[in-house]
Amino acid sequence: MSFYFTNINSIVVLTGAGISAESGLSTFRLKDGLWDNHPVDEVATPEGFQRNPALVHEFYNARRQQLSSVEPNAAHLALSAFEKSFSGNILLVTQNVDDLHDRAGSHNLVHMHGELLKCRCTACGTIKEIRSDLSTDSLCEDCGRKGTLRPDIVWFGEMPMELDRIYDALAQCDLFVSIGTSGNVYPAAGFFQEAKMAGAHTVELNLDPGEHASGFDQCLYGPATQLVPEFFG
Ligand code: BV8
Repeated sequence: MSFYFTNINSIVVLTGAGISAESGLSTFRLKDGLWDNHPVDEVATPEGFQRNPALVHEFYNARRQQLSSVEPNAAHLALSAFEKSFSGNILLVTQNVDDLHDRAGSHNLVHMHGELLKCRCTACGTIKEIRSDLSTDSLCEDCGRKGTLRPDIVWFGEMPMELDRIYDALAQCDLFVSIGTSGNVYPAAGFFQEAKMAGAHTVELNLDPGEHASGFDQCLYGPATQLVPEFFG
């Protein structure tokens, strides 16, 4: 059943780990989730990085390496095709740090939790694309310091990226679609309420109900590679 986009001029789509699951990337909270193998506070907080940067680099190096062996799936591609055909405004906000939306061709895209393929120098602030492993010996080519590079990822307790742009879009949207996210992590988990306050129709597309399923106007459950092409097709 595809959605009828008549009278829809502005859309915000929020994606989470579930949209990349069928490409072969682990989600976080399911039984084989990433966090199970790595305590969050050890690998996804600034304190954890301070305590053991080598462990954090190892965690992100493994995930970065995995990117070269996975491809965007039908859900990523359906969103990219829709963006090209839709005459109104659409903003795709992803919590994911993988590059599958980018490789699928989405352009109006915000990586609110950062990107695996970027690193940041904690000394000079330079942000660079990377495809190789980071280590505590990595050299910042801009300031020449060693051991100052970190993944350009938003850890727990850090400010997500481009929140002003996201909240502006939520305040004007008439359709909000949440795809493949459990709704555990804030402020992303509260975006559907911002959209609701703006009068938007809110939809959850997920494998199973997220934390805030009862707050959505419409919920469809199943794999993203089926739901997303159907909904945006
Ligand atoms: C911040 C990068 C200050 C790392 C990540 C209230 C307001 C503001 C903050 C908080 C608050 N309450 C608590 C906080 C603090 C904290 C927080 O939310 N804690 C939680 C645990 C309670 N938030 C923060 O620290 C954030 N920063 O608050 O700054 C501030 C204050 C006010 C206003 C603004 C800012 C920063 C959080 C970012 C942390 N970094 N990622 C990395 O990726 O390595 S979070 C990480 O976990 C992901 O990015 C993602 O966001 C989250 C995982 O969630 P999901 O994507 O939903 O994945 P999950 O596995 O949980 O679920 C998968 C879903 O997919 C499931 O529902 C499943 O059913 C579905 N699925 C599976 N397969 C499929 C599928 N669906 C469809 N098809 C399939 N095949």
